[in-house]
Amino acid sequence: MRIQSAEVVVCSPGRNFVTLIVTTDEGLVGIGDATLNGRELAVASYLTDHVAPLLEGRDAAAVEDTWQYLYRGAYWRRGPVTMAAIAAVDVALWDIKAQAAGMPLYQLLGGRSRDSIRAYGHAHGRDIEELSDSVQARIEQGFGAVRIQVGIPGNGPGYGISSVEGAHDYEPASVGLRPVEEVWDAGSYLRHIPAVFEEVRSRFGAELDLLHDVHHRLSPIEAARLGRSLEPFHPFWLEDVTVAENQRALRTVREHTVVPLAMGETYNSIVDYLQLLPEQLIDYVRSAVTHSGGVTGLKRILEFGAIYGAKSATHGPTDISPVGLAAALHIDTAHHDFGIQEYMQHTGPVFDVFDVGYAFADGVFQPGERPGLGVRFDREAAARYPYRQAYLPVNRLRDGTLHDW
Ligand code: EZ4
Ligand code: CO
Repeated sequence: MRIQSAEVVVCSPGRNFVTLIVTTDEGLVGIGDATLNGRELAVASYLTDHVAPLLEGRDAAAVEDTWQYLYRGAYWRRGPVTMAAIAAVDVALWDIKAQAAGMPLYQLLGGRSRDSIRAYGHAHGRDIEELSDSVQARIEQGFGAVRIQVGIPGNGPGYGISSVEGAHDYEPASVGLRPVEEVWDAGSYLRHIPAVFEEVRSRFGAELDLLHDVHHRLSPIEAARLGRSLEPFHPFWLEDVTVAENQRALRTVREHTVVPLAMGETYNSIVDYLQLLPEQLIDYVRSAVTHSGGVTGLKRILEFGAIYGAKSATHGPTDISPVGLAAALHIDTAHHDFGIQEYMQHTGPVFDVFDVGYAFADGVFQPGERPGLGVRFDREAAARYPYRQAYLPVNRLRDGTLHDW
């Protein structure tokens, strides 16, 4: 079976997605997700201009060889644009292989290791009251694990809280030619967050798993202090407590706190983990199928992590399409060292374009039994939602210095 064509569609049913459609000479169609929030068109060009012509005529079954061909063959390795492009090709080829076998993808990855996939939802609010309402809403949806983000007094809208007045639902990218600008002050954050955890714990009890994402904003010693101050409320994890490039920072954090740590959503290669995993500096690997070279790339990372006691916790925001989420769910089903799956929940118009075979109920996912990934892409529907320029926010300290977001 040969690849006949590889086409890219960029659409925006509420937010932007980059989808690769690979068609074979036997009429099978596989799809992959190449969405890179705020840089979507760069990946689309990489695929259309430089990858699609190479794929035409190749053996559709040669998944590993195609991965190596695109990774080694480009000479320029790694990086978010390259690895998102490779991911889309890899996932589309796995989709085709599993459809050809007549099996859901997880069967080709080793079959079921568990009955269901536990997920955590997102709760957020401008203050503790609004946050509590949001937590309650997630519990009513069945979630037993919730990420809590809250406005910090004096900081204005910040991470996890919409910058768009009146918009309660948090979407981490805003439509427009430039990013919105937010303000960050670590002192007020560190003073406020322990009280938030204490209040949410006391309102919702000991059994609800609470997660929190720091989004790369603290220095190593600030992160250590945060971890220590939250220990009495036993968080499930703290995510991205420091900038992800400086992996030694987590040594400092580890020396001072037993709070579990998660990192990796901005990484794109197993090479990014060469220090974090062998030194056992994290407990959860947050990489996404879409951003780390597809099923082939992520499986390699997760098996490496498993040696060092790190569990999988695949990134699952709304800026990864249902195709990327479906691929994650097949891995979650088959991978032995599964931790938890993030589920930020796509809404309405997304499902006009993506018909999904997976299902969420009572806090857990099922990957679905359709052959392949189980997601169908409707090109006509996609054409009704053209690309709109949209960017993640930027973050500044009170004096105007650009800070990490
Ligand atoms: O900010 O996906 O854990 N989830 C997150 C996300 C990220 C966005 C970046 O595109 O941190 O909300
Ligand atoms: Co995150």
